[in-house]
Amino acid sequence: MSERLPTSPAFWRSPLRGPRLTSLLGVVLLAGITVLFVTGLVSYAAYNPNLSPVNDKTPDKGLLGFYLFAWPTDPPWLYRLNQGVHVTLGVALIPILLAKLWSVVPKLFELPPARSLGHALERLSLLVLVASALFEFVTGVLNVQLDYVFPGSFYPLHFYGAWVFFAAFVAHTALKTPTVLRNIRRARGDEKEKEKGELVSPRPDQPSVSRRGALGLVGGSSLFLLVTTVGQNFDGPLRRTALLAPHGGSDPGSGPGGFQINKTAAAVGIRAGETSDEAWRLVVEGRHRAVRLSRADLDQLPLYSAALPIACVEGWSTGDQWWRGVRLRDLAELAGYEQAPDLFVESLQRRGAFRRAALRDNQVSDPRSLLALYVNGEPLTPDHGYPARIIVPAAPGVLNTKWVARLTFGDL
Ligand SMILES: Nc1nc2c(c(=O)[nH]1)N[C@H]1C(S)=C(S)[C@@H](COP(=O)(O)O)O[C@H]1N2
Ligand SMILES: [Mo]
Repeated sequence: MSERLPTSPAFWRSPLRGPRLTSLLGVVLLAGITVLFVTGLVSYAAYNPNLSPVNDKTPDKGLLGFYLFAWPTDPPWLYRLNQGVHVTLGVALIPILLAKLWSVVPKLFELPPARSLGHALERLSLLVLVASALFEFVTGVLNVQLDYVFPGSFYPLHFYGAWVFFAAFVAHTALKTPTVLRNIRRARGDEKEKEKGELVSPRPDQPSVSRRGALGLVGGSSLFLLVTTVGQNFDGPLRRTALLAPHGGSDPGSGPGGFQINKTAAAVGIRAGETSDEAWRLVVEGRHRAVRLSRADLDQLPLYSAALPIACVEGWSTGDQWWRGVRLRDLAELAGYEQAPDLFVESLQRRGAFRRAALRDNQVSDPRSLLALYVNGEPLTPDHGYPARIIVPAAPGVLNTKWVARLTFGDL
């Protein structure tokens, strides 16, 4: 067979390829991707997707939603940690994934395409595995970097993709575990012996980098991505180390409102006229009762403080901010409920995503859940949701609706 065709093993000349390298990268991915899968499912559960159609962007999830549960409000940093790990680890695993795919690329061209039915099925499952892995990483990175290029459809794409990927991943792991164990044991035994087996080039080039050097390069790239991403979860100077993290919207500046802004008031078409104290009214509605409150009316109600972070699905979060406002459960009482029910929140915002959200009764009854009027001792800035915004402990940022116009209490 011609050595000039990729279907010939002799076409592949890198002396780095071999079962040891592939097995080692495989073990790292096995651990890392398992964490990505679990934190991903947890992140989805955090939206309380079973609560209301406005939270759920994934119709017909059916059985795949079997594990969903009422998202807790404690500890308050729960979503911040979960999503920070999901996004930071996902970014840091990119070089490992690419190195792993590079290490096995000769097998993609192997002939004959199938030696048996079993072999055909294995190769097919590998195609699904590789395609869905690339799909998950690409959609994840695009969502974080490009600010929802697929509006509304990111959740179903990433969610279904994750399940397809995980099924192929489990099959692949089960099939390959014996090989991996053998290779790693052998690698430990006779480091010096010449490597044999699949993936080893039959006519290798002179090495231009040692295997250890190559692993260092991959590990180093991964570490570089890690340290230039993780800073977006911290305040102060650490945040400026997040060179690769998009800082969506404008520079939040300094002062009480000087923490990251997801969408500015201008970006979503909130006009200063409609948030003025003369114009703005909050409608609080229950089963039998509806009240309209001005900001001055709200200021007359008992106000409480809570130190809570904002943690976005995109993997950035702020440290604790001091919010001050009216307890959601007090507003539920105003609407005629002794026991806090679920809550449907609507913003002044007329277009775009995230202007409506549903909260579960356990979130509404938590004494730290506020309709915030102040942050860090000053009235909310326009970009953080003036005149009033929701803030709930441990909830994903997207449930913390800004520029609130209407609260409807009741079972959802
Ligand atoms: N009305 C409205 N509320 C919103 C959003 C929005 O676009 N519109 N973005 C949400 C998202 S995704 C996040 S992460 C938080 C960010 O709050 P911040 O901009 O004050 O940091 O606001 C949430 N509330
Ligand atoms: Mo967000």
